[in-house]
Amino acid sequence: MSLQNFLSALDSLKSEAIATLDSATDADAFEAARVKYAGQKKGALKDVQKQMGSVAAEDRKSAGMRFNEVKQAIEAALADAQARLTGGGESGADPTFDPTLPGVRPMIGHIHPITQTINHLTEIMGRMGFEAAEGPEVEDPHHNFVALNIPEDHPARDPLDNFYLATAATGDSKQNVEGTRLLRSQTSTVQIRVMAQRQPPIRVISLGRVYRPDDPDATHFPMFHQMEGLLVDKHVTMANLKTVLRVFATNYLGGDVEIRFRPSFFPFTEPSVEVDFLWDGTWIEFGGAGMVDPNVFRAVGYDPEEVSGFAFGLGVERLCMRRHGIKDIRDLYSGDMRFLSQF
Ligand code: FA5
Repeated sequence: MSLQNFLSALDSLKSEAIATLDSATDADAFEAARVKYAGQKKGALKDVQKQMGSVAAEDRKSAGMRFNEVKQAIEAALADAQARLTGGGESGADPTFDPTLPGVRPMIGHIHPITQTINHLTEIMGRMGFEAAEGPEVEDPHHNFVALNIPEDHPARDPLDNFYLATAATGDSKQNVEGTRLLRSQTSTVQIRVMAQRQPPIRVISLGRVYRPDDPDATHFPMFHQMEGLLVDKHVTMANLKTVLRVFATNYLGGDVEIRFRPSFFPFTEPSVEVDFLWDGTWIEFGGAGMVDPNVFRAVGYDPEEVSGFAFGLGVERLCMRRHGIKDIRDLYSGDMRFLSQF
């Protein structure tokens, strides 16, 4: 066969195959065209390839090159037709893509266990008539110490036990310079802010972050949360305080929780107690409490002869840990999804 005839046979095969594949409208037509032009045994391409042997030896190289071009063009037309007929659309689209399958569910987050705990505690205390109040995390010494009856030489004010802000962290003697600010070390600050603005009767809780330079261990973290409680009215007694804390503890931790009140000291309550719960045979402190000290009432302009009240401050992390059986507070702040996704 002359080179001329071989090339023209190739050209007509190419245009015929491409036209047929372009006009194939279903899988059967596609398959018939595939077998006709690219079938391994009797396909038209195979036939033409066989005829290459009868082309003169010196023309065989050009014949082979053109044959390869035509073969590639037909293979591309086959891929296009297949993609089009299986819904893949444009050339190069993934023929295994099935747009009728349901979409992949996106990973959605959920509320952090501490925020869940805060919501739960707020709900329990709300049922006892306590409304939620808020205060700033950056505080001044008046609200964090002075109005809470914590004198200037008290160890709780030591710079080593607090996060004074850089502008004021110039050492012990300058703790009280005008403009000193610190990250609050307790939510008791909110007691002062609420009483300074309102008159009794008062029944509030305040849940939020507090900061202390404590070394992290299984039950301590430098940033943690407290739930402050304050009730001020006439004739409030320690019995009212104990009842509220017991009702709270049984609601949150279960009817079988054992709690105890241990005599203690806080400058802003008198008398004062620490509140402990029993956990796996060990007493764990979950907060401090007591009757509001008369000096605190005087600092906010209340008459301690007229009103009385109680206050408490509970560690939110420890409550959450006891309820969910978490053994190490650091897990709550590790950001480890294997832990967090269990809540
Ligand atoms: C106070 O902070 C007082 N303001 C509580 C109070 C309020 C007493 C009102 C009287 C009246 P205390 O320093 O003991 O008290 O802290 C209270 C609770 O916070 C602790 O019992 C503990 O549960 C939690 N807590 C304290 N330090 C940490 C810490 N580093 N990490 C996690 N929880 C802590």
